[in-house]
Amino acid sequence: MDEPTVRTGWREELERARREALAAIARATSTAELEEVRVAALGRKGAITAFLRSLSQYPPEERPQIGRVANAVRDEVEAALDAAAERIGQEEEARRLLEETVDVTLPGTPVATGHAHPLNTVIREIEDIFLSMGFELAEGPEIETDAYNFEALNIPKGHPARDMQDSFYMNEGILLRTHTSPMQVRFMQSRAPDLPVRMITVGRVYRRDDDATHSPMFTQVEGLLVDRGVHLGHLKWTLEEFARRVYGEGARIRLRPSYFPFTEPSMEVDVSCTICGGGGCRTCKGTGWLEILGAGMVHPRVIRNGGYDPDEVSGFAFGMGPERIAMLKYGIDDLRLFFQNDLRFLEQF
Ligand code: 2NL
Repeated sequence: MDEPTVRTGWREELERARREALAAIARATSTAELEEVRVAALGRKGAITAFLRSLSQYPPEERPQIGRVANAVRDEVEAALDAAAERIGQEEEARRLLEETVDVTLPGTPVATGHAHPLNTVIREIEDIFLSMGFELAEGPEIETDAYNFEALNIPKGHPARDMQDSFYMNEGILLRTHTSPMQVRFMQSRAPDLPVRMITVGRVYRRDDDATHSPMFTQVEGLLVDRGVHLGHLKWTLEEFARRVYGEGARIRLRPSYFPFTEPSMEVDVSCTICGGGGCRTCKGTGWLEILGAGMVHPRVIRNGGYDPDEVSGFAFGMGPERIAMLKYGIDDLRLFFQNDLRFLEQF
């Protein structure tokens, strides 16, 4: 063993390890680099650790002094590492905050949101107008009995609407309602003898038809008012007001004689063309008028079926197809588009 050389060089050896460690700590710019320095000096195989382990190589009487100096070096390097860790940690955080700065003035990422179906937009608009006039909204079953769908509405046996060709029958005497009118009869029966009856009903109805202007399922909005002394003038004002609210103050209506089994007299209602204002254009086929409603005074038999005495009270009723109103409003030329749920169509509204 060559102990004397080791023994005499310990101060220089420790001083070199100390200087190297402190210089490396001063150079370190990241937590990772600092950790490498710590391992090289104080790790299991580090220079200072190795020196402390080798103390047994020195004579017993010198060990306390060498040990004190070596411990002081280790404490100094540890303190320097702690101070550097603090400094580097702050620098890294400052860098991170700078890099992660959020520019709140940048445009946000667009979020795709849904919106109302054009048919529902129109239905809500129609509902709101009549609700504001004091009508109540009522809904009822889509599967109806022959008695409510036809009999109560004065639609006689042998009428074409009652044919298997025109209506969807579930069973003998049970069918998908072909109009919402049965709901209005049910409503009258639930209210009789209270007056007035003012209600609108909205719902799906079903008929055996399928082309660009007919769908086997479509929507109907119907209104009914029953009270003492109700006459055609009340109906006319109500529909004029409706047309003004939907199409603007300039809208006019005209009534043309027609026929429905459940009203007498019956009429079709036109509104002045919403595109040309009445002068004549492609939408109104040159007539200046658009047909939007059917209406009439409730047939005395239907008043009676609703639980009221037609000698005491009278009423008016009207019906319309919101799909048709929406087609005119948005310039849609095929009724089936409302029910195909094609996003290329729906996203245009
Ligand atoms: C149309 C025509 C109409 C009615 C519906 C009705 C209901 C009862 C009594 C009498 Cl309970 N009438 N509803 C009256 C006339 C016309 O609808 O073109 N619908 C799309």
